[in-house]
Amino acid sequence: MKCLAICQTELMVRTLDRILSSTFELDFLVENRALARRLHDAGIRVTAADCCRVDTYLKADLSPQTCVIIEDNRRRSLRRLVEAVRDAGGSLMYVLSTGSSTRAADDVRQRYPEVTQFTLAELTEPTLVAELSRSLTRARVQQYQRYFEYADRVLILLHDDPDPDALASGLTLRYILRRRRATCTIGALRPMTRPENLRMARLLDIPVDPVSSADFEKYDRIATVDVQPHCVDGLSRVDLVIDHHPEQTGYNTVFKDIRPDYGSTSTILWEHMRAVDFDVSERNATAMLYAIKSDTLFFARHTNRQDLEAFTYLYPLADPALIRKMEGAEITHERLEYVMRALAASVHEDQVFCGCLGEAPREDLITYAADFFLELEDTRWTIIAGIVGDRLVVSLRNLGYARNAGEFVKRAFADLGSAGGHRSLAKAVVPFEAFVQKHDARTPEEIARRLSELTHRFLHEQNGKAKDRDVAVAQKATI
Ligand SMILES: [Mn+2]
Repeated sequence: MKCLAICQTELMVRTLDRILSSTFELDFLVENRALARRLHDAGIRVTAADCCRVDTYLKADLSPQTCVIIEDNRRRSLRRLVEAVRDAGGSLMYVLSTGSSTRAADDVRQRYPEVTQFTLAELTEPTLVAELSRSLTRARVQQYQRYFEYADRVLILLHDDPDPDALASGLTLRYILRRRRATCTIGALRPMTRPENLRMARLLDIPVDPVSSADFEKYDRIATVDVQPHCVDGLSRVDLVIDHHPEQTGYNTVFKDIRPDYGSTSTILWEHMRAVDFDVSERNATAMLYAIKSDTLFFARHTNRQDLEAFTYLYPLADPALIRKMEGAEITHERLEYVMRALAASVHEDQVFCGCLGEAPREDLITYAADFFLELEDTRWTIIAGIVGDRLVVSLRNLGYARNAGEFVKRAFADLGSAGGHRSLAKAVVPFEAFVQKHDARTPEEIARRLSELTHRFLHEQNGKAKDRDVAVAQKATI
């Protein structure tokens, strides 16, 4: 494809020549004869001519398929130049503004909408900003690498019932710290329960050791990933925190990298890894890719550009067969049983599905049911409750952000127990008897009805449009 660049400066000619000459049949037009000679001697295809004359372009053999790039450095009359190109039959025109003002280019664009306009600053910005922030990340990572370097025993603590993001983050941080299992424990206070997560840990060989608060003093350095220490009993001081949940207070740490706008902690750790030029192994890539996919529900919730970039980068490096194996069959007999119990005691009204599955052996059956019913036709909010031991656990999901899920559970349940979450998912855990006393609801049917009333009241409040803040998870587990 032919490309004609009309330039005023040597810098622009040499830059475009480097970028485009391997892809396009590229010719330059300049006005200054001395410049043309110099560039010609350097092997560049350049002609000196009056750039505002139509016959200049006729001689240059311009066709409607030629890309014409026009450097606008405000020295020439841009409009006359564009008109000459048009009159000679040019139609693919790109004005590249190099100065601080784009007034002349804006004026041309208004008159000739077929002209595409961009600035040098726009073109350079993404790369430059990415590179500079990468340097910042690199400095930060090198600092904590040094700080952890001479420790005999290191603990990377995950949240209770670790999920794929926690597992992948633990694995990746251990690699960044240049450690193996012998000198660096990946641990959690409460073990994994979900079958998919257990499968992931087994297939990618990420053993999670059980630890207790009493063990903390045995470690020289402690890091938490995908969780902040305020959730952990007996842990008020750590050395490193990497997390994507809203930032909390109530603990001390030497280093931290908390980015609540990220869809997963794995994305943050992927940036750390890239900043220090570590190779991404197939195992790491598979773990992180699965973590991003799972934490963002395959980009259906809380995702940013970095998550997508990480996904794009990791995708060709990961093992897709292994990911399919990890995902496995989601539906088990046990889960189906509890979904049916929730359906039996449910109220579905105005796109809100409330259900109570009664007593359950584990919390994950409740969150599973909440996810499950979000797939139901004509449903935008799901609120599922269940009784685990002496506590009522309420799990909430929504599609669409008209109101904040975290705000709702906080308002409805914070006086009885712990409650919090994000816009689209939240959880509350309260003593069952306290709930019964306050709400006069004990059977699953009564509880579902009560939850439905509370939700509709919240959704129909007058100030419903007010911008709700994300509410911190008072007690984080897998929400
Ligand atoms: Mn996460």
